[in-house]
Amino acid sequence: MSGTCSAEPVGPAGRSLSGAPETKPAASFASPRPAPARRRACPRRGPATRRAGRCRRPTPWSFRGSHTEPRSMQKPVYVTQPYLPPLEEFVPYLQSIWDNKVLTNGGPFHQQLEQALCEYLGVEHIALFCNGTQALVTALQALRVTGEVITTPYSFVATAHSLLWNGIKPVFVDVEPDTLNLDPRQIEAAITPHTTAIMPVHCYGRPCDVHAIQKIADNYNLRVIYDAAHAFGVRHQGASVLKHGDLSVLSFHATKVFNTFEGGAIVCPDAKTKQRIDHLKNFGFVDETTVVAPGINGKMSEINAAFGLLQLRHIEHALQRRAEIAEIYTQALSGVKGLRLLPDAPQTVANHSYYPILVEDGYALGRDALYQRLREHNVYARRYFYPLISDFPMYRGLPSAAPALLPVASHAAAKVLCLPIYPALTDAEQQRVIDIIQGA
Ligand code: T4K
Repeated sequence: MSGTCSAEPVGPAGRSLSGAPETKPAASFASPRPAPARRRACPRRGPATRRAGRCRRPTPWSFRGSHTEPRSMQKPVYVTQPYLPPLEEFVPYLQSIWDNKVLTNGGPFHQQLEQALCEYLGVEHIALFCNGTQALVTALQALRVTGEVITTPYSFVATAHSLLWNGIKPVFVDVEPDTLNLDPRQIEAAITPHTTAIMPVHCYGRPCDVHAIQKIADNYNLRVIYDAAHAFGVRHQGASVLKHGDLSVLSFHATKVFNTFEGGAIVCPDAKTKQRIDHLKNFGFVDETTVVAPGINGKMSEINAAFGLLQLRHIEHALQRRAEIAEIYTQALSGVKGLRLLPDAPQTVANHSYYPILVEDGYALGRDALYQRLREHNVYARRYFYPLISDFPMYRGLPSAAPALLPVASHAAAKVLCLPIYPALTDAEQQRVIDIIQGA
């Protein structure tokens, strides 16, 4: 899809935090982020973050899946909270949309965001989408994936749903205990004559064993589509983790490290595939009168793209603050009996999109009891990912969904709790979470 207006690239992260959209080309983001600052050097008390942290009303989201009402009057702390730059910084972008009246269909902000993200992430091509799920569905269509696809049961349900939307049969394979990512050693046994692709997930942003997975894919002539919804900005062995496989799919949902309210993207290595994806996300239109595929409307609007450009200017601060919070949790919780923390991924610049702990048998409470205890104190940790995808009604009849075949994923689903982590989380709020966990 091509834009209708001329586009000027907007500078990504690390630029001025105030004023109108920038017009300079973005610098390439080729080097790892600096190590997280120590706690006292935390930059989050700047004006941007104070504003971002203002709106903290209780919401119905947090009550999903439980009948317990919170007893505490303390301010709710959710598993995440979207990063929102100061509102006044968004106004010039809105003014521009109001002036030029281009609201969607590949307008200037859409084009600028695609270019800025390529530069920031260090990838060749990006096609923006209205959300990550539609991007997953389209990625499978772009590569004409059919038959059976090997995937993980330990993910958000959208991963497998994207297969069903394409009439593809998911084949679930267990995960590794240290990463909770698809276990490459078990993939080969699940391959049949109908297998055409592998869809692994970089769960919590931790890189999959990309080389082992690629080797199997090469041996059996399979496609690899990474669900990289959690992996924005993650670098592995000196380059973006999004460069692995045939395609990688990002989510820019409100709950993600980088959000455009709703949004997503497909990362692809070559211009031809990008063009096919652009056609598929625009009903299959190539030009005004030519439709080459039964495409969908998967486009990102100008307002979302503009917001993404603004978010990019704040992303380094957001990532650094996440790293600080993660480090504090690790220091406070690594000695607690019965809690298991996932080891740091080697050779990786992490994005700390989630902070999972596994509440094992040696802990004072069971996982669900700790989940409830936190809720009683108005802390809404989440059990990502429980239940397993393979336990949902539309999947549990599949032979590969049998819990006995998925012992590691089943154990993780029964033990995991994701703790609050987001840039505006204050020291005091984090300490509240830690005190409850340490005091149980
Ligand atoms: N693949 C993977 C591996 C994924 O994790 C996801 C999405 C996808 C694919 C699909 O991408 P998208 O199509 O969504 O772009 C949330 C998100 O809705 C979902 O995007 C995400 N994964 C999943 C892991 O988490 P819920 O049902 O837990 O969200 P919700 O509404 O309960 O929100 C969690 C907390 O976040 C709330 O307690 C408060 C806070 N929150 C949420 C929203 C929406 C806010 O403060 N503001 C908000 O606007 O699924």
